[in-house]
Amino acid sequence: MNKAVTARAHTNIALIKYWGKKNSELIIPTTSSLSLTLDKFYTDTTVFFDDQLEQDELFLNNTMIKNKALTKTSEFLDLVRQMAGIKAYANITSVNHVPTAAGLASSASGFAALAAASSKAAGLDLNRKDLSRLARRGSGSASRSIFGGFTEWIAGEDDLTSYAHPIQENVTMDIQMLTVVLDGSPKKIGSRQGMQHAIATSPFYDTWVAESAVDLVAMKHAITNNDFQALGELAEHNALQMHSLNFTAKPAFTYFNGDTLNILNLIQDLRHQGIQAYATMDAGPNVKIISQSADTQIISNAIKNNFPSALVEIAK
Ligand code: 2P0
Repeated sequence: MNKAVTARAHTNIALIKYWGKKNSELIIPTTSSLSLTLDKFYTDTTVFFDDQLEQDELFLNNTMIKNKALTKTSEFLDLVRQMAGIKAYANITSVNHVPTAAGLASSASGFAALAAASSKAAGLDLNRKDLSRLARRGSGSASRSIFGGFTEWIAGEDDLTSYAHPIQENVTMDIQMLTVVLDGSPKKIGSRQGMQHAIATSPFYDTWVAESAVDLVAMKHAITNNDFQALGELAEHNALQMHSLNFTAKPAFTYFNGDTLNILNLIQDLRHQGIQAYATMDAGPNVKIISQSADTQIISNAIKNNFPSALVEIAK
């Protein structure tokens, strides 16, 4: 105790999505999911438990935070304090190395880094499975950011059985990911709220749960077989299934905007020209494009030519 500990965690993009919880308090998902951790984007977090503090204090990107993010962080640290049997409040300094308005969730890398740094600073020595379980309590997708490469979050049934594990930490496939930022403004419907609404009202929700299990098995085969095309087709299909839950919710909603659809069309056109490009979208209008190294620059140029205001980054 009483030492500052720093941890780094990388963000991840789900190829098989998580979209709904069967237990909201413990963050137990309705389906297992599978992601690719990105080397380029990460969060560094330092935690120091200090008996002198009268409350937790959070600095995010050098700014002191007093809003909901502090409450969420404090609630998460309460779990760590309980596990470690300590009472001290903490000083938390967190820096996101995700480009401004990149449209990438920082909650995954944020809570994974916080779980690693805070547990160690509190004197706990958790293995990676237990770190994943802890990170999950902050944000579901954070459970996957404990590991590099391809990672599966096993849905499980309860706190003990819901955790991520690596499928392949050193990726052997030639796979890259382009992030295309069309709109950096904050999302109107948070993912927590969006997924609960989809569960409650989309008539296709049960179908999603069944189909997602089929996609997951096929995705694991694609990874084992180094089959890029199968991986890309499955990822795009699974993402569109997730987004159709939102289109079929009552009332319907979507994270897409017009340019999201325009990029999807462009990706289809590229495929017709023989370029292997596949799309995946999360809780926002921005598109991530899965590609192979020989095609990445061609795809990036095509996006920039057609959408001059889009920010394109090669993220893996
Ligand atoms: C995913 N997303 O699998 C899915 C796909 C967004 C779309 O996980 O409520 O921030 O904190 O567990 O992890 C974003 O949701 O939600 C997410 P909570 P989280 O990556």
